[in-house]
Amino acid sequence: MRNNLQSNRVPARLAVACCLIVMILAVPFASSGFAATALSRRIEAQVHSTSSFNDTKITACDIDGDGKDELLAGTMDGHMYCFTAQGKVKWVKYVGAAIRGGAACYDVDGDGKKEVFFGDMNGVVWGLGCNGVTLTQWGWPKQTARTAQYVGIYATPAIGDINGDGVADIVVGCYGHYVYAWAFTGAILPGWPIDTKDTIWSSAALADIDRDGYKEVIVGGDCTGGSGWPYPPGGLLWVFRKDGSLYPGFPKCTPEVLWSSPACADINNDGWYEIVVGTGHYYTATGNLTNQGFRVYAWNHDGSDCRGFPVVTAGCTMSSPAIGDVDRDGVKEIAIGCYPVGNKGADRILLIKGNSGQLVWENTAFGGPTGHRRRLPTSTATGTRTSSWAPARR
Ligand SMILES: [Ca+2]
Ligand SMILES: [Ca+2]
Ligand SMILES: [Ca+2]
Ligand SMILES: [Ca+2]
Repeated sequence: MRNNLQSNRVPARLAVACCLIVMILAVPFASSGFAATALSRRIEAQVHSTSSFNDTKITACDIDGDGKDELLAGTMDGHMYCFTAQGKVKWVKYVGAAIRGGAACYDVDGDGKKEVFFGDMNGVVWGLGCNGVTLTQWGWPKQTARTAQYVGIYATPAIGDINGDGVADIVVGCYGHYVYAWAFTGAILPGWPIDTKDTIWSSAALADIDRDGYKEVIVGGDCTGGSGWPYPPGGLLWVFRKDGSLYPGFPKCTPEVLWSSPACADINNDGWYEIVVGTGHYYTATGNLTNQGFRVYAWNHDGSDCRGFPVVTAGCTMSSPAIGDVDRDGVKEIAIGCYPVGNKGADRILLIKGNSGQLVWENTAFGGPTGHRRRLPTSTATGTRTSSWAPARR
């Protein structure tokens, strides 16, 4: 439940944003190394004068089917930009509220061009064609719930056919406490939305974890607890079936909030998906700081803990896991970042072996072991930044 700290810093943010965009767009075309190209600072497009890419989650996707990726980037002042591969503004859509989640792109109607779905901090979920025009013919945009002062969408929508009718569905959890699932053609699915009784930051994953042919909806959430609510304070990892009913063995209760977005993969080679997620640090805000968010969780499809999990990390894991067989040994690894909160913990990126929970390696972040929220040393001559690498702890 962070406050919005980004509202009054437009000039500095704009400068950062311009540099960021140029760096981002320059990298794919580097021919002689990253540094020389990134430092050229060539401005390829002018964005809106009050735009800030402070919280941008960029999506690279060939939405128009011309063989080249477009880049979709939302701004804190409510613009969704679509840049061409050459860095030109292809279109821009103003939605009236900050865009803090990413855009999901998928060819929902099978015409060879991908549609674009994302949420804003007014709690509105937008559906656009690849040309940036709102898909009003299917009833977009959609308003999600406001509960007390909580409204908005931090998550990136998930797109997939969860009820098996051949029509792609749009799934997103919102800060206003609900998880929604619509057919892209506009209708809310039977059994949805679902009131999770607390805020959701996490982006949903869709995966058929029980192999019945229907994808489940897997998403993290906060849990305040309280009378009449069966779950203790902390976090909840929800798994819902296509009709919105609870999947057996879930939700899983964690002592800290689940701001991380879950990832599903067969991490132990048993033929079933597992669910992997990091946590968060809400109890910092209450003054009840613990290291309970210094965890990476992995559960089997029946809700039991995977062998070796949860893994204890050096810092809080609001980061979302990425899963793949990095070293090609036939077992998937989990990569995730962590960072300190309240002067506890450390900035790290780490790789975890999926079938055992063993740490393969971890590296300190560029800011060094105390980087988060602390001033960086201004000179490497002091010897304080002699290495950005750290040995594995076990
Ligand atoms: Ca394209
Ligand atoms: Ca399409
Ligand atoms: Ca299923
Ligand atoms: Ca498995």
